[in-house]
Amino acid sequence: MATTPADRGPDSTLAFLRAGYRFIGERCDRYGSDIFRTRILLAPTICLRGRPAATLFYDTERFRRREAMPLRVQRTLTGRGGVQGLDGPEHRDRKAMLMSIMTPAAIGQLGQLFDDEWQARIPAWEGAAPVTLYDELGRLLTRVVCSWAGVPLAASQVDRRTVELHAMIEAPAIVGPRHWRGLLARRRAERWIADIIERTRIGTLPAPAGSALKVIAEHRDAQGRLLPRRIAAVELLNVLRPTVAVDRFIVFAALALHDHPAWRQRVRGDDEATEQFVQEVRRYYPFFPAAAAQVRRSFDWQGHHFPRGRRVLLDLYGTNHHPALWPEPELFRPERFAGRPVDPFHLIPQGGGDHWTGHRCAGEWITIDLMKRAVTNLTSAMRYEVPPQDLAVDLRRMPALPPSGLTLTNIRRTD
Ligand code: HEM
Ligand code: MYR
Repeated sequence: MATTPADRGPDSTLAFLRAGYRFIGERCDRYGSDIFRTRILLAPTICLRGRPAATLFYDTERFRRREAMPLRVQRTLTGRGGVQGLDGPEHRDRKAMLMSIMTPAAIGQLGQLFDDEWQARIPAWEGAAPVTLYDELGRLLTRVVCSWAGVPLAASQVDRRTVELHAMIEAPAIVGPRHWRGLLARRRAERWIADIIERTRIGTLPAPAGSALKVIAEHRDAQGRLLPRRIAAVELLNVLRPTVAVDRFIVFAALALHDHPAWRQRVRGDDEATEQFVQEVRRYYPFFPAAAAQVRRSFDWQGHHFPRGRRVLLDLYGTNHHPALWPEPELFRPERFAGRPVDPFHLIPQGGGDHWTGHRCAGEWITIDLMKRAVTNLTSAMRYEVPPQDLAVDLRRMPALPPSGLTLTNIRRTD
């Protein structure tokens, strides 16, 4: 039996919060091993990175998700009782419900709304004071996703709901006020959406056919039961919140265009180049650090023991930067995706494996589509300048973002 390298000391939670996205990778490099043992939030934890590890992690015979996510993540980011914590037939049923919303036509409609809103906003950005892309995109995506999902949202409520959705995303990996704001935001948002679910069910709020609101409000499980109102709210928020979170990837895409200006020309009118660029943004920039699961029953893998009930973290960021998978992983090089076949376990910013049977992100296609449209809008629909500002992405802050939120000036429409 191989000895699994182990962190010394009683607990590594503080080290995790200090090192951020590099926590697992740094230790793997130090131990010369893509697997090691540690303690996080006092719980013994096995950390993994790399392609073989990702393949193992998504084997649902070996791992389950029930109680796998730390409570502080559930209480802010994901909510409790939603698809992220389900296993077996219950997960399949709930995931099928969510995937049924993600048809190519529906994704196209969301994208069209996004493009229309973006282009309609350009006159307001033109010539005005500096525009912070992150703030603008948060409000824009909140309006667009609510309209697409069938969720009514008065103009006067846009700012407030954007703040709530952002607060949930900001909260999971920190202690103190930023965490408390996330707790409060989740309570308020669940109440807001549970009320909308109820009004849809009693017929006072019409929901468009195929919309996320209608699908989730009317979904019946294998026993023919509607979802409890609060769980339905958690699932609808699982569509709204992460769609707004795409603003972070778009800010990273704008940052990459700024740092690699040659790509501004290359992506223009070229769908393949745009796709390569977007995939490299998803690989390169830090977003979701690690996925969590629990050992279903004891087993050995490559000589390492996985005891029943043990928490396991798969390093998503570290796998996307693994030197064995990505030549010169710390260079931003979209052309690395040219002609490269899609592999479900090598590019895993939104999880790996299968969308329907596993826990891979339900919104991956939406994310890619919105990012491609954003890159096209940034390069073809407008020109702008990026004045001096703090753009240094701090890998210790989870989730990460350039501190300035990316301020643009002298915006002009170009078509
Ligand atoms: C799951 C990342 C956007 C809906 C996940 C997971 C990650 C992730 C890492 C967990 C994978 C795992 O546990 O193995 C992201 C990132 C996004 C994003 C970085 C960029 C903004 C979206 C969007 C939607 C969405 C746009 C929906 C419209 C979901 C859902 C799950 C999920 C429902 C749970 C799937 C399951 O447990 O079966 N996402 N996601 N995400 N994501 Fe996303
Ligand atoms: C979503 O809203 O579901 C997608 C994007 C949110 C990412 C936020 C990541 C913050 C850190 C999470 C820590 C998890 C540690 C296991």
